[in-house]
Amino acid sequence: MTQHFDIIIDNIGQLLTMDHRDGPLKGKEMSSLPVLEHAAIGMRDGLVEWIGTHEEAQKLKATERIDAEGKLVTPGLVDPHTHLVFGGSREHEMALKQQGVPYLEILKQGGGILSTVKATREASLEELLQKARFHLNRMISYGVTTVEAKSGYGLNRPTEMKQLLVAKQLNEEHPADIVSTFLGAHAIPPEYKGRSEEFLKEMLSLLNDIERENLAEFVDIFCETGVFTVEESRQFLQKAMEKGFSVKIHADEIDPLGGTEMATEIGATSGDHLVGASEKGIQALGATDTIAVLLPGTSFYLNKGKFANARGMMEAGAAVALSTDFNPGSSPTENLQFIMNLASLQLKMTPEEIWNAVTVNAAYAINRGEQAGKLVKGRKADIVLWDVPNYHYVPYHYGVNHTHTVIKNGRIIYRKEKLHDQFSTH
Ligand code: IZC
Ligand code: ZN
Repeated sequence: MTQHFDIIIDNIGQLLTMDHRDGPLKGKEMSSLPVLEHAAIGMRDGLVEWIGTHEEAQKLKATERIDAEGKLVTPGLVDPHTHLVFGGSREHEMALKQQGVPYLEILKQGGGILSTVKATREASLEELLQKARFHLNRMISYGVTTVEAKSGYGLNRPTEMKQLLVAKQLNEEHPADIVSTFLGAHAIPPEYKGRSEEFLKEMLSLLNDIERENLAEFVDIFCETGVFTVEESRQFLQKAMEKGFSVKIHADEIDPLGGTEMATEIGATSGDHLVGASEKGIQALGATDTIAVLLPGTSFYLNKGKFANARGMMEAGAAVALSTDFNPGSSPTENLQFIMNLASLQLKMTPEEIWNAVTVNAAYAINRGEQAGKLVKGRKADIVLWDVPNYHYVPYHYGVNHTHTVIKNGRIIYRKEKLHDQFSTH
């Protein structure tokens, strides 16, 4: 039988299929990386249809054939922690940062998250949609095809709902897949100052509508000094779980409060940041299914010289994922490739661990482990052709974009920008 494909990529130097056992990869398992050499991949009707050798591919027919020129092909990357939808920006805080004013102090003075809350409340749905689309398109250009997006810049019913609606609408209209998280418990707004219990109750009262309108799958909370305590966070997330939501937590990002242990105790899908995680918290990650979502871009940008103990977590047997934490305050970047460089330099992760952390484990961190992060027959054809000779190269060569072609659901949605023909090397 001659098969006809929509697209075949042949002449692939290394094809990372990530065809591991089911489930997130824990501890030592993160060192294994399924790689096929001299490979080819065929897609049809949006799905991966065939994987084989370059030679076999020559006998197959396709509407479009892409010569990978011996380069690297991987699954589309998954970014499992972003604050994608927001109004305004915070470049005015740079001078404060340079003067050494800490992130939490800026927040305490009514800036930081609260400055973005003001801008987000003032923005229309259409404005937020346009802005989020701009950032999402940039993520795509860096090879990301599935993204988690949090609310949390409304801190009141109308604006939290507006943010979640933007994410939902964007998911429907844009080729990228968006997984939505309700982060109403991101900070205490001025109108609730000193009344965190009442505020959390108000945020919990949104969950029925959020569930009915299918506006979020996850609930998250910022457990931090001056924001929400471990006990407040535990109770809040437990109530969300009782309502059927999966939960995540911003834990031990700046101060070591013990949010990591709590995340594992309540069965959170992921604990995120974990820079100040205690030894007990690290051991608990290894002993449970809670995925450690590490955000070294934030440690880099907060500039305190402290990064999460990724090696300790993997030695304890934990599943580690990586993410940009894209947000206007502590990590203004859409570039997950730069996060891979930081993971290499600062978290001392190997290339194999890093690729697993931005594909398979990142997908499991947002309940998409069975849909994204792997190239196997029957899955969505979310594929990146990289302009690099091998998989070691991306975590090594930093600060630039290495994507050549990005395919989502079997369709080319991004191709490397070309210089004027006169200078082009292809
Ligand atoms: O806007 O600063 N850490 N939340 C918790 C953030 C960073 C986002 C922000
Ligand atoms: Zn965050």
